[in-house]
Amino acid sequence: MIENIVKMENKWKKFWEEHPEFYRADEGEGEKKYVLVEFPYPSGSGLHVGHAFSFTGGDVYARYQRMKGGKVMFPMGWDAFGLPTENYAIKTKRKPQEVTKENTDMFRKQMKDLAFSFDWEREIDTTDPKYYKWTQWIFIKLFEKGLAYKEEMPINWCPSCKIGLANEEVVDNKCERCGAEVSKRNISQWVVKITDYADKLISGLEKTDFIDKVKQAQINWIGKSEGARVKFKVKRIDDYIEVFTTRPDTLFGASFMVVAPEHPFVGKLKERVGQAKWKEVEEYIKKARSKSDLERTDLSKDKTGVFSGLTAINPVNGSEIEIWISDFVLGSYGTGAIMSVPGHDQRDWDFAKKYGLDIYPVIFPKNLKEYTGDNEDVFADESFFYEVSKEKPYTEAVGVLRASEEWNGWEVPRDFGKVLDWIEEKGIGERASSYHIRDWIFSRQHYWGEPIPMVKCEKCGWVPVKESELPVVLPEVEAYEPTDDGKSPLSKIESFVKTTCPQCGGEAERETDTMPNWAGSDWYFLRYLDVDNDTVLASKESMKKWLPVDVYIGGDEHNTLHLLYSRFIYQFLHDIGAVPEETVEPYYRRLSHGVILGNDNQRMSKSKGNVIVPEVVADKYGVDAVRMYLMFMGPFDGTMAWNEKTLMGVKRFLDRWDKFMEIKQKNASPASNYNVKVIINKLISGVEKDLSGFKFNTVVAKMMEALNALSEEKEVAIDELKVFAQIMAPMAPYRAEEWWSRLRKEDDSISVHVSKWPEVDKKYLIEETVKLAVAVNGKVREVLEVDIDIAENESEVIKIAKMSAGVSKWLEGKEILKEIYVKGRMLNFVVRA
Ligand code: ANZ
Ligand code: ZN
Repeated sequence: MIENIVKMENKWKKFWEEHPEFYRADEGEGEKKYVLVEFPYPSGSGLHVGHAFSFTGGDVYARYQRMKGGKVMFPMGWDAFGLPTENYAIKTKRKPQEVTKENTDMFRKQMKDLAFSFDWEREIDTTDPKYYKWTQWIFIKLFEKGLAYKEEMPINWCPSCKIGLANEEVVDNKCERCGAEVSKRNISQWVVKITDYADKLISGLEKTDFIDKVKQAQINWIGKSEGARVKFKVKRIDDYIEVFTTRPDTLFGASFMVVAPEHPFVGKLKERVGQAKWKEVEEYIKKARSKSDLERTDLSKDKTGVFSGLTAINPVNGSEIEIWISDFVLGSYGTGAIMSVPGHDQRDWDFAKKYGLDIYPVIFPKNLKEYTGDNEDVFADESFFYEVSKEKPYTEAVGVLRASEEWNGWEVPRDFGKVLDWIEEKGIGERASSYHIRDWIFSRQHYWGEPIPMVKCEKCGWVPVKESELPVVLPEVEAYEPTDDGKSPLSKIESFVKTTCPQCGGEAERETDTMPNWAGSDWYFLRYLDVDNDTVLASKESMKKWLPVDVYIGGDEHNTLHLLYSRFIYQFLHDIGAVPEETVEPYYRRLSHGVILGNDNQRMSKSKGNVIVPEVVADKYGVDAVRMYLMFMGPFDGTMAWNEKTLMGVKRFLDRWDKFMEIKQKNASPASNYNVKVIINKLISGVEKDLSGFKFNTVVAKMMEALNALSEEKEVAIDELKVFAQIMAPMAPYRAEEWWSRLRKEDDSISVHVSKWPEVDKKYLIEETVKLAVAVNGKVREVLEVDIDIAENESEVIKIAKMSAGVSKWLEGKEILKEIYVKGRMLNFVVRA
């Protein structure tokens, strides 16, 4: 038995520490496996159980692949820029650099305690200037390719703290620090054109093996809509309004237009309409300004609007329609203007009803009767449908076109392409797509982030810092609060701000905004491959060797933004030739790990007092038990509640295993017996299958099963005990190492973790079983599980059945008259009653 677990763990921790080659990524010949777990933000409260869960999954897989002979890359680092550290620094008047160092030291120690087999020689830290030099380099490349630009954008502004707030700091539209109502404030910000990659980000998914849920999340986030742009002439004025529509088939049904309050058309109204009208419009836009996009597009909210005073001409039939202004149309989507078809769109319908505008249905359901729900045969009388349209819009894009002149009788979706062709031929519009994804606001008015490496020169405009001058190091400041004009505290440091223009050498000023949190995590998986490189972000050779990431494990919450931003940056780097030509997508597989709730089934939180600290439970039960419990809790992607009783059960299993190993070692048999071979080979093969499919919970179940079965066997050979230790190694690395050291022979590996994974001997593999019902005089007394081959053999089946406990007592002393065997299903003994 292992007497003192803590002592044993410490012994092996030290041993592994002395042998970094065990987990070094570039050793060995085998097939490469790049196993990536999302690197954590090193917060002051230490590693939480969610981290431990995700990392254990990755670690078990990495250890298994390593033992299988794979060349495994399993690195770790710190995504260390971020607000909590900055806020903590503000509160405690300490340097974020110092705080970060403390936190990463704590995280590293906790990870080592939990026996994660990271290759620590590849550790990275996004706040290290040597690292963020390349984050800045990427930004400069984006700028050079026209993918980064400055634009006035609203930020969250707390009028009481007088600072700009990140979205995370705004809760229910209130400032998280002081509770004041947050408003918007326009400031000039860097924006990155991710929209240029929208199509590629969708099509690239085909090159990945993400599960559908993740692919769908990415696709939905990008939100591509296909349709047309159509131009409407403004009546009596030399101007057009272009709309984006996904339903050009409804063009004849457009009965008014709506433009967003931000639309340039609205700005020009002042000179085009009377003063009274303009006043009315102006008042409306003022009110609209305070609403968020979400509120504006909320279907359930009452729609408001104002007539602009002008009309437009519908290009398909020349009819004159009113132009309205309403905030339910967003300035930032499509063209910021729509044609309204109240007969077929709910929002348009609501709006038309409210303001008494016309409703013209033009798409008729094929089965009119079914749709209108009328019992009479009204199909012949289409005028009935006009009545129905006054009650509700018909929003399905399926049906026959009516009241549409040349298009009458066309059907959608069948003739949708014909509609688009018609529009293009007549020159009134063209095929077009629109994306819900917006360009990426890349500026933060905070201190603790990568300085954006740009310089503003009066003469030359925005100029990037020379590559040879990178990194632009974040200077130390006195105070970390953003300033009261919304700028980052860097703006107060004259020595930082004042510089010379990289282009003309004249006086110039540095950008004082820093990058968003996402910037450092966009490309970190590349840096691991070549951590010390000072001339490129990572060498081509190293990337060719390791990319793509074979498995990327992370949280559901990162299936959209982080995954999208990093795929975007990778695709961009691919376009500029900075990453290998042959790898077009960075991640091959993506797994999202599940969520662990407190023992009360609630999200863990300090206030609820249900937080589990991995260190604390590991001290109590040992690291192996905690790791194994985490893997045993449920499916890797499931939502599970913490249950200490189950943890205790896992701990008891490990203790039983210890005891078993001890007893069997003492009485080890020189040769292996058949049954033991069968059990062991079943274990190896089952565990292999589960581990390659990330089914960790069933792996644990299989170990428990094998222990039970083997405990019944009198004799087990040393070789088989060694195999059992190897099978346990990925999940219970400490105990497995201990037992390996006690069992290993001279020429065995010095560590179980670099030993070769045992091979399955197929001869002992009973592949498939069938369930046989055994009855006596028609009454089922036992269900036997037998090998499929044995089930073929009647006499063998009868022999086994007679010996089974459930049946034998019913046969005792009875004369068997007949044995009826239905192959593979049922055996019936007919006995004299
Ligand atoms: C006419 C029409 C008729 C429309 C119909 C829909 C149904 P998605 O699918 O989200 O891309 N739209 C376009 N730009 C808009 C904006 N800036 N703000 C609010 N709504 C806008 O939606 C595309 C549809 O949303 C477009 O197609 C347009 O209304 C509206 F029976 O045009 B549709
Ligand atoms: Zn200049």
